[in-house]
Amino acid sequence: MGKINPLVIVTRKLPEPVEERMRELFDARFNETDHPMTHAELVEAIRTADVLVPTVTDRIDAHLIAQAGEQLKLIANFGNGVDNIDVTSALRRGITVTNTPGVLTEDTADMAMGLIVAVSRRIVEGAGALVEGGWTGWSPTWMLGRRITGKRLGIVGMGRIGQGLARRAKAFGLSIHYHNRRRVSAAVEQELGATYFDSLDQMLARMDIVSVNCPHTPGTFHLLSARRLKYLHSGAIVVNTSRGEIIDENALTRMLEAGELAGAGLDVFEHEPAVSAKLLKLAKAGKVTLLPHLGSATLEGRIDMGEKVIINVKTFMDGHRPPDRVLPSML
Ligand code: 8YV
Repeated sequence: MGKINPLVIVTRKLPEPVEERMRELFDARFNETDHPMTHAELVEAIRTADVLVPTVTDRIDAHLIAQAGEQLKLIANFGNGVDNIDVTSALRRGITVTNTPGVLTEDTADMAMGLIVAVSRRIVEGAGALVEGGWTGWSPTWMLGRRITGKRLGIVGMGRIGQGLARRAKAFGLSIHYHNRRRVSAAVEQELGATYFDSLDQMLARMDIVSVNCPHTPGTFHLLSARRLKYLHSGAIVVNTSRGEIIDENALTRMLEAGELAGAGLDVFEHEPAVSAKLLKLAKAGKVTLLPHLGSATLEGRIDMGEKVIINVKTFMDGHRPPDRVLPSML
C-alpha cells in the first residue's frame, strides 16, 4: 500500500504481546485507557489512519466511512462478526475489510456448551444461593435442574462454531439437529449425527434446547422472532453466544416472564452493553443466566485474534490479498 510504515490505529487495548508485535511492525497507535472510542475519536481515527483496527464496540457505519481520509485503505476488524461495519460502503470507498475467523471457534463453542449446562443444571443459581448463605444442607427436592443427556439440541447456524458445539453436545448425549442456509456435507452430518431441518419453524417446534450460532446479517435480524419463539415448548431453553439482534429480545423476555420457556443463557444482547431491567430481574430470580459477551474471552483466543489482524495488515501492506477479506456476498 505504498507506505513502508502505515499508521495503524487500534480502537481498544489489546493483549500486550499483540500490541508489542504491532509496535515492531507498524506505526501503531493504541488506546491505553481502553475506553470505547467516542464518535468524535472515531472520526479523528478514520480521518488519519492508513489502517483502522476496530472491535465490536465501534460502529463503523456509512456516515463514518464517508468521513474516511483518502489514505484509509484497510479496516482490519479485531473480531469475527463484522455487523459493526458497513462492509458495502467501505468497499465502495475502496476500503478493504478483514476479520478474524477460525481462531475463536473452540472458545465460543465452549461457552455455548457451558451455558447449556449452566442453565439446565442451575449452576449459577446454585452457586449464588450458597454464597448468599441460602444453603441449609442437602435436600432431595431442592434446586432440581433438568437432565441434559437424551434431550434434543437445535443449532441455528451450522458454521464452524455450530459444528464445534455439535461435537461437544454429542459427547453430552444430546441429539443434534440444525438449521442452516446451506446443508452441510453428508460427511459432517454423519460425524455429528446431525439432522438437517430446512424449516426453522419445524425444528423449533421439536427442540428442548436451541442455540444461536449464526452471524448477524440483515437476513438473520430477529430470525428468532416472536412468532417463531412461540413454536418452542414451555420446558425449552434458548442459548445465544452469537449476536443479540438475532433474537427478538423483548419477545423472549415476555415468554420467560410468563413461564412459556424454562430458561435462557445469553452472552449477547440486542443493545449491548445495555441489558434490560426485565432480563436482570429474571437473572436475579434464577430464570436466566446472563454473561457479558465472554464467548471469545480467553487470553489465547485474543492473542490469536491479534495475530490474525497482524497477518491481514501485513499481507495487505505487502500488496497481496489479505487472507481474511470480507465481501458483501459472504454476509
Ligand atoms: C469478539 C465476537 O470478542 O468475534 C466476534 O464476532 O463476537 C467476539 O467474540 C468481538 O467481536 C471483538 O471485536
